[in-house]
Amino acid sequence: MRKFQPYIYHKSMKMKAGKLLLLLLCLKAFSYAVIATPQTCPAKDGTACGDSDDWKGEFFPGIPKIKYEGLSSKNPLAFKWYNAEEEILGKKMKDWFRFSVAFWHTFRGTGSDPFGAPTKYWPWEDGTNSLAMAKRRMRANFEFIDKLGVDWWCFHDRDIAPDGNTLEEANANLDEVVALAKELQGKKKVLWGTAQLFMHPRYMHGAATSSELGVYAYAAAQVKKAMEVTHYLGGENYVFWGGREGYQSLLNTDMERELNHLARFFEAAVAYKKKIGFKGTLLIEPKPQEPTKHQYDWDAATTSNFLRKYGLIGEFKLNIECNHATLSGHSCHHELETARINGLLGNIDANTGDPQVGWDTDQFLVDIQEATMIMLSVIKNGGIAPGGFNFDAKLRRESTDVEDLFIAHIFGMDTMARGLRNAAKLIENGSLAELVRKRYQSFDTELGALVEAGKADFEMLEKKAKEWGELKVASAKQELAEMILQSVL
Ligand code: XUL
Ligand code: CO
Repeated sequence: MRKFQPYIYHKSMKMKAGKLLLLLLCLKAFSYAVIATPQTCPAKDGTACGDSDDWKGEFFPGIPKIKYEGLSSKNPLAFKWYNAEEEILGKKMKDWFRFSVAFWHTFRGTGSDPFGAPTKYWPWEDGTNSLAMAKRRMRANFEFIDKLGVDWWCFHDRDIAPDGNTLEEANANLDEVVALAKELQGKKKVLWGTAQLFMHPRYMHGAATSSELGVYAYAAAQVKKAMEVTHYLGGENYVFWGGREGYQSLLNTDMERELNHLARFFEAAVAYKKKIGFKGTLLIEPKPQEPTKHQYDWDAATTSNFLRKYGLIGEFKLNIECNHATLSGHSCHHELETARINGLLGNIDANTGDPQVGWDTDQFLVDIQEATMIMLSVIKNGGIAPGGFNFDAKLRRESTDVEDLFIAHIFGMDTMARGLRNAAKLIENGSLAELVRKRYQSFDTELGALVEAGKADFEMLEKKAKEWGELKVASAKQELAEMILQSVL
């Protein structure tokens, strides 16, 4: 008996455990089915994909409008440094930044990575890429930016509306969502729009630099439409990020021909912009690689050389993304300065990478020193309008609460605001500018002026060199410069 009873008990437990396991497996399979629905769900297939835009009430209940509470606040849902209406160096903080939310990260980011499934289950998502879901997301977008206190948003055509089985169908989907965006937009504005020319398999060899003429034509049609809707929504800029405009191997690539095609594509975009009366700035966003091994718009210097070579320098500016800067082996400050001194600083995709990770992690930029140096460039540039600061940044895969979306943006905005305040202190204090001025003071002379005016020939300089003999060269004072910077952080 004693032996028998435990056996029965054990057996029934085993059965119960078996049923429970089956149930759990079913639930898991169900959740994967919901979450892992491919993002190519055809818009017309309303039954398999979500078909209802009937979201009731708020998307972010319990999250108030985010306010400035100052440094004494311990509230994670409040600004400690960003005070939109406060003037710094004669300009309101909100006008220095023109902060923008990136639709793709905030509303299409799922947390998936090459090794793992999505982790984010936003309550308003039904796991589909239907037109109804696209509209619901657009409503969520406007509630989000309104509560965050941001005036701008950025999008790719395919983030905001489902692709179609034909170009006509894709355009019709886009029109429907854009019409809703226009209706909901109110005083909010598009900082920039762009076409997604990298996800669809047709773009595997590139878009404007594809070896296939048909792909070049399709990309042109997609950009044409994306420019039209950006213009319709009152967008202030239009971005080209050439994710696959590059190569994996030079052995099978005619680089010269591809670069010529890219230039022709940009020329056609300029012509179309003028034709439709779009007054916004065209921006190119440099990135050295990822997804291609080599991307043609490698960095700010390469891109400005490309624009100059093809006579496009007056038609474009640059959208500098900080994580792209570090991928190209430069600091964000370097890329901003390169763009600025070439008259090309148009917009900033505010994010950062991880020093221990070698790819584009698109993290929110929260380093105060980096933010301060970024703002030094922006102040020197006299601001960045009609560009702004677009948070091309995403939550970490493991951050899965809806409020994390707010916390991340608030922290990003506060960090930039802190950078602005520090940069203003540095400029008002003047000692860094004085250190730099002193370094070059030998050029503030008669001969220096001749050199800078291109009027000093080698014979003239040789005469001076002989006259001056061996020189005592001054210190660069780098540590002092770093000390001055740190004193305002
Ligand atoms: C990719 C990237 C893009 C562009 C727009 O690294 O930054 O999101 O900003 O296509
Ligand atoms: Co970007």
